[in-house]
Amino acid sequence: MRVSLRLIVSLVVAVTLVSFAFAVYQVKAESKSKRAELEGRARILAESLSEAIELLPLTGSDQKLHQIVEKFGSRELLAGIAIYSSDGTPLITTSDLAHRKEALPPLDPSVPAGNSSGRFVRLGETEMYIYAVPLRAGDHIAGALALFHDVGYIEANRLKMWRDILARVVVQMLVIVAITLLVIRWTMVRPILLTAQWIRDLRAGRTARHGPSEEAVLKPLTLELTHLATSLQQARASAEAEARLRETAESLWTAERLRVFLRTVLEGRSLFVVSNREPYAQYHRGNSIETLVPASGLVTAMEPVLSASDGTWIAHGSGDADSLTADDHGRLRVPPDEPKYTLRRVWLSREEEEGYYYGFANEGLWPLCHIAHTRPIFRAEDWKYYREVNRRFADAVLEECAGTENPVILVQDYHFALVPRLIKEARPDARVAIFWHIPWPNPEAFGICPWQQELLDGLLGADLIGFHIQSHCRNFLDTVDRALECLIERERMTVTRGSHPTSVRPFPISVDLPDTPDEAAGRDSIFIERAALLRQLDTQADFLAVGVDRMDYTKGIPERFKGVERFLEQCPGYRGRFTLVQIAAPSRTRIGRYQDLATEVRGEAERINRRFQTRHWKPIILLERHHSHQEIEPFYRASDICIVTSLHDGMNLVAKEYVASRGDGGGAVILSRFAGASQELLDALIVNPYDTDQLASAIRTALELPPEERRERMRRMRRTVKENNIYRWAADLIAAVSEIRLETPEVVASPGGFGRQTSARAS
Ligand code: ADQ
Repeated sequence: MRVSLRLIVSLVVAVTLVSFAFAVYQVKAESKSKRAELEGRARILAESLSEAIELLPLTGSDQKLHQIVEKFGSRELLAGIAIYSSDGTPLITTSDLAHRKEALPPLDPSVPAGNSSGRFVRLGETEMYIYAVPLRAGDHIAGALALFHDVGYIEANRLKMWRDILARVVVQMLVIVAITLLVIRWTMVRPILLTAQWIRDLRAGRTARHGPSEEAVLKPLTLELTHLATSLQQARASAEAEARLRETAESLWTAERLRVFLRTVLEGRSLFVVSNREPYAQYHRGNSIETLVPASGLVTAMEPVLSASDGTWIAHGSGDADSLTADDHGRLRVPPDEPKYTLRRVWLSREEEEGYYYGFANEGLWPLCHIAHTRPIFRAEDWKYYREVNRRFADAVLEECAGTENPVILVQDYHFALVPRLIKEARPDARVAIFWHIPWPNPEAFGICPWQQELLDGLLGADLIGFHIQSHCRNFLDTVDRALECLIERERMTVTRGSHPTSVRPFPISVDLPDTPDEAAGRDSIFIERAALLRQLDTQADFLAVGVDRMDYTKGIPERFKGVERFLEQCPGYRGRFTLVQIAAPSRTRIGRYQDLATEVRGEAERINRRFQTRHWKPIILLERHHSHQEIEPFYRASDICIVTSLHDGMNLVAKEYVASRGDGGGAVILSRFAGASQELLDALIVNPYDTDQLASAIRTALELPPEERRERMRRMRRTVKENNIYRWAADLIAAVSEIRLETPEVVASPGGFGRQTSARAS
């Protein structure tokens, strides 16, 4: 049966049953009240008539008595009156009663005894109510008076009520049918038709005229369909991109190509990623739980890698609702909407986080590796926590890969320098790589760390150590050379400590540059976007520059502001016309040095603004909050220049993101020579951020570049980023670690999987 018919029939049956139940009750109550009313009326009439009759002689021949009886007998609803003698013989009856063919019923025997009596009696076809009262003469009973009421009108009323009820039920049914059909049409049929049209458009590859229905009843369905459509669109886009690449004989890396490549290169081995930051963090938002994905290139790169191998990502569970969504082992499947791999969360106490993350990693190692003139702080207590937390993460990795043969483990960043050795000692059959996202300084700089030997030894447990650029690799080899006993082969970029060789290689990290045809973003839309941004910022400017950084002292934000100040001093023609929008995400705010920096940056922006600003214009707009990538994109597209003035930076993804977002071919990059990106983006205007004059003149040069040159520079930079994108980074890194030939001691399976070593064998 069709849904609508089923719904209508159920509603009609339910409503009819309820209506009839109420009707039965109502009719019964009405009949009962009518009878009670009749009884009352009969009693009053009988009593008043008996008083009049008792004054007369009770003989059948009394004229006066006849007249009274006939007069009362013609009253409305009264079928007749009868007067009985004391022995129950009818003396006088009204003519209506006299003409009935049925004999009058005998008098109720209780009446001659002196009682009144009311009873319903059937006289032939007619139901009557007979009310009889005794007639007294002095102190004896002389006879009786009986009033006969025709009860037919009560029955007629009952029938009329049933007819009305029936009519009402029919009307109700018609209304229910009409409303149900309308509701079904508006809440079911129409949304389903809209959703079907949307799916048809998607299937045909047309631009959908509208999205799927928002109707609540279809929500779970549309949610699933939206995921399906996104996957379909992605698959279609990557198939188109692949086809385009084949057509142009290009060999660019895409998420899809990476996925296929991994299946081949991993040969079924499982992949494990270890990082401090998790790819999905969950937080309480009112009564619900919100999932946040950090704006990070690492997630972009690792997501296809882990999805392709159904791997495991081990990370610190930092969200305040993280423990609610994970199981007892801290595991959950992600992405939450379309699970493809496992996230294993490691729980840290506040003291552990303070000591390991804020203390040793960010107050010790971070300033140690960045030559930015902030003195590292080394506390024995922090080092203790760093060691302990590294042990905790290594244990979590070992737990996750127990039972997995030859796992591939990618450790991320300076938070986990000790993890490679800890893993490798327990699992010599594992291939372990660590990627160091920040610079590696020269041996003199690194040598001030009291625990440099332990850190280097921990790192050299890995089979592969990756840095962004060659000079960081060289610095690392030099540092190892100074600090440890080991064999260094510089041509092969290998360090052998004990019998374990470690390759040291550069893997320049990057971003995703979608393979859309250049000029895809129309210039008109950029003008509109820029006007909207200026309105939103409440300023007027002919030229916009953008800076996007975490609020970190290595990013050279005060130096950038000084460059802008000098530029406005030297080029007064740009006053009132040039604005730098600085987006700065608060970072590591529990650390004093970062609080001081934020105060300095705010103070510098205010000082320079006070010096130059007019009523409708400011030279610097400081937006001090985290922005999503979607929020940052319009700033990238609307700016004439992106300024990156890092005092020291492993790579710097902002410069590459800016290039990736300039599909229109416009824009220019000013880039610090101390950022790894300066080795690749050769068409940026390379500056020394400490040289304020040079920075000021680079701003002028960037603004005044001839249009052709500007476009040509951007075209070449886009080419570089496109060819060396984030997928290529991941592919190169995993290919390198997978290809490493392990001199693996033979292992004996331990209860947890693969454990103790016995004798040597090659794999
Ligand atoms: P970071 O020091 O964080 O990374 P960077 O490479 O510039 O520096 O990456 C920052 C990322 O955060 C970019 O994706 C950027 O869009 C985003 N971001 C910056 N400011 C933001 C803001 N205000 N709101 C929201 N997002 C913001 C470390 C090393 C780098 C190295 C990367 C990757 O220090 O040298 O390039 O890792 O390896």
